[in-house]
Amino acid sequence: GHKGALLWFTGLSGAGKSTVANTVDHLLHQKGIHSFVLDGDNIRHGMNKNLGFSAEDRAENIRRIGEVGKLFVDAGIVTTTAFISPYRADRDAARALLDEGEFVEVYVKASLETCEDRDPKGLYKKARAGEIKGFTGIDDPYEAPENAEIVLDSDSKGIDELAGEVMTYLEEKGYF
Ligand code: GGZ
Repeated sequence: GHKGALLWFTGLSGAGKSTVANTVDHLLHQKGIHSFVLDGDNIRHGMNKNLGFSAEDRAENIRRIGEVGKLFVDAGIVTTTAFISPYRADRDAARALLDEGEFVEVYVKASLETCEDRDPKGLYKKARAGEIKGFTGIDDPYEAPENAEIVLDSDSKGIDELAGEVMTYLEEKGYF
C-alpha cells in the first residue's frame, strides 16, 4: 500500500467536511495508521490568519495547505484537509504537488438547501442578510468537482456512513 496520502475534502460550508474528516482520522488512528487533520482550526486561525475570503486569498489559503499537506504526506502521514476549496483550479494545483495516487479528492456533496437548513454557525443567515459579503454558495462561487475520487452524499447519509465509505475506498485501493 501507499505510505502517505492527502485526503482532500471539498464542499460547501455546513456540508460536513470537518466532521467526516475527523471521523475518518479517528478510524485511521484505531487501525494504527498515523494520520492528521488540517482544518480551519489549526490553519486559518494560525498560519493563514492573514488571509480572507477573496478569490486571491482563497487561492493562497489552498496553495499553502497543499504545500503543508505534501510535507505531511512525505512524512508518511495520512492527512485529511477540510476546506471549502471552491475553485477547481486551486484544487488541481494542490493535486499537482502530489504523486499519482497520493491525492484523493473527497467531494462532500450537500445541496445549498441542506447546508442553509443546518447553518450551525448562523453564517448563511448573516450572508442572506448581507452582513457577510462573498459567502460561498450565496454570492460567491463553488465549483463542484467533476472527477473526485470519492463523492459523499451528505444530503441523505449520516457522518458514520460517509466516513465508512472513505475507509472502504482506501481499503479497496490498497492504502492500508
Ligand atoms: C465561505 C466563510 C466565509 C465566506 C467566513 N465564504 O462553516 P465554517 O465557517 O466553519 O466554514 C467556513 C470557513 C471557510 O474557510 P475555508 O478556509 O474552508 O475556505 S476556502 O477554502 O474557500 O479558503 C465558514 C467561514 O470560514 N467563512 N467567511 N465569505 N466561508
